[in-house]
Amino acid sequence: MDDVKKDGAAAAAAKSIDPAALEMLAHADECGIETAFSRADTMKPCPIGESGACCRICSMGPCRLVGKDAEQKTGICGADMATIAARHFARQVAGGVAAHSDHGRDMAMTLRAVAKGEAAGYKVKDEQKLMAVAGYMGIATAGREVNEIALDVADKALEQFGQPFGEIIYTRRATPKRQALWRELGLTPRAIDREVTEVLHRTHEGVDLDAENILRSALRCSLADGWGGAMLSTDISDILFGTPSPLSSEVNLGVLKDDQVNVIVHGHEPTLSAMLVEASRDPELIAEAQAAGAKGINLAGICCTSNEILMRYGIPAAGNFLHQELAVLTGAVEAMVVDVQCIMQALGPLAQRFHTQLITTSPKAKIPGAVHVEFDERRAPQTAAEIVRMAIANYPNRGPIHIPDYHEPLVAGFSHEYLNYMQGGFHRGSFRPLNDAVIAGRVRGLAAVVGCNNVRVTQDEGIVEMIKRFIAQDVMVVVTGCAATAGAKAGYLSPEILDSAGPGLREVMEAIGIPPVLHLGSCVDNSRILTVLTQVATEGGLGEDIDDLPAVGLCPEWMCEKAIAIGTYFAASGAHVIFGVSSPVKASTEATRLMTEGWERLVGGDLEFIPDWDEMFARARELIDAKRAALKLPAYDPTQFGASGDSLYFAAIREYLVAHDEVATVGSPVYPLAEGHSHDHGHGHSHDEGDA
Ligand code: BF8
Ligand code: SF4
Repeated sequence: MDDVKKDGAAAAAAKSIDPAALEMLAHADECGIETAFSRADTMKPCPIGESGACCRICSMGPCRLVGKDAEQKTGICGADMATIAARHFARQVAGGVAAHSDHGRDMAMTLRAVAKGEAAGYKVKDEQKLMAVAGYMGIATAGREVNEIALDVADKALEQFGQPFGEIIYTRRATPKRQALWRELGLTPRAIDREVTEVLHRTHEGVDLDAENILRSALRCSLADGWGGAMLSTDISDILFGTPSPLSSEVNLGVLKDDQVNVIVHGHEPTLSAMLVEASRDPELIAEAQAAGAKGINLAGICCTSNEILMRYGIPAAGNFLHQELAVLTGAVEAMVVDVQCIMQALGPLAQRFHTQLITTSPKAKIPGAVHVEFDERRAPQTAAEIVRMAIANYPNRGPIHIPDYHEPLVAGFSHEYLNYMQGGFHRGSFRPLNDAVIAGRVRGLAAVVGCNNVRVTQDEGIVEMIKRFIAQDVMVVVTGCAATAGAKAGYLSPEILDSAGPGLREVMEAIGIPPVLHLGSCVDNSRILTVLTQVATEGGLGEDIDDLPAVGLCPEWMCEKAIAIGTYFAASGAHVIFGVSSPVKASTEATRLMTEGWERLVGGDLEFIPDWDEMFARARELIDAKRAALKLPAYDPTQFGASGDSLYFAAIREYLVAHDEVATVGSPVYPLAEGHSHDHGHGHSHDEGDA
């Protein structure tokens, strides 16, 4: 009996390392409510589909290549295992690229409407970024009105989707060596929609039947995301909402307030959520909330919409992907407002068991059981106010609530621009200090830990394990997406964490004045990592291209097609990338070989799948050290460093955080940027923005 109890506790603990999640899962059990966690117990993954051995591209199948001699078998049309696995993989890439890039297109559409004066409530907030982007696009700026330039930028961005000729313009932001390599290999993406369409065409029944060729088209398609749709999305979001600079906030379900109207935004796009930030701070609406018996309006986020408004406004994050149902289970959410991507259909029936109003806002994404309030950029402030009023009206309907008392402080908001500024001042930005630190061995290398939660592995465990081990061994870490939220929940995005960093890394971070784990934003902001790596490669001393750098990308808990697209564009850009969970081409040794050795020979980067955390870390470290050796840099030796003492800089941050109790939930500038750079401050610390 005791054993059974112990097994039960162990099984529960295996679901997440986050105590807030475990508390809510126990609560769900008590209430007899199922979640993705419990459904995963009964819904085992289909082993044939999971490994890439099932083809359902035509109705002569589905053909399942199984058994000991599976790799010798073919489908009815003769397609072999490598073709079937590669085709499936390429379609995943196309799906991911389509999702990110369509998000980018919507951002460009909003910018266009703003430029034409048709989008009430929005404006070009970061003119400096607009000028930089116009520069990348070859658009004249001298003597022109801001909105004129913005219109040209929006049109140029939209051209990237369907231009009949030419190359995606942002590929020119890669190193000259990389651009030449892509051209030589025919990998330079031509237009975003075209690359997605072409992959779907090639992988239609009976077209491209050569696994190597199929995977090459996947590489090109992914580049249309990394150096196309996603990068455009990041840039245009910065133009409209401000380029992030560091600020503090809080994370985890404990950011929900028992005495306030809680509104959660979930999904990916910053357009409506930015308006909800304004609405939640509107004195008139706050007064209405108070009239309804609440103390105020509390906005919090889930998934990447959360990252977008955390990075720019300091809005707290209620959690990552697997927290979406748990947030509703608190009973304290008056409205959950969703846009696109990573939204579980389960929210519909779940919300109906509570008072929570689930609100869909995108014409592309409706959910049974939700109310649809369509986002229209021409009347976004009104839509936001309408939504907040729905939440206020719902406040008196609250039943019993259960908010787990877990909330961690974090610092977020590290854009590529800020990293430059931080290392050289506003007019002399550079990456020299970081490059020098890598060359000297104080920083062993760089790691990007990105991506999702996946219920097939312990929530947050792989992500946090990687972050923890990397910084302890002097590898500087950047995080995005749900991985950033996971790291933050575990306390790794707090300035305090400097104490967990290795001696060399600690020395450098103290000198530059940044924490060892940098939150770079949402998943489209993985494009910021490409920009950072490119600058590190061109700064000098670490080779000439991304594939020379002691850097790795990890996606321990990947879940969706977007993650696959991201991993592929990093590989195509020259990075070694390791994913966890399981490989979608596992059934084919040939497809696996092509994506590892094959891609490494072709583009210098590769994509590996390693489900075991120890092995994943060991491999990542091996890859970093091999690059150091190839660059003839000194081998990593932590005993050389560590006489740094305590940083006054971080002591000041700690003091600031203690003294400004309330900043923990409203966001505030921890490191204010130089004049001329846009920054939004949370209430409680609001300066008169006045476009200063
Ligand atoms: O785009 S990390 S679960 S929320 S897909 Fe989704 Fe994955 Fe989270 Fe952000 Ni990215
Ligand atoms: Fe089977 Fe070929 Fe049809 Fe795929 S395309 S389902 S392998 S017959």
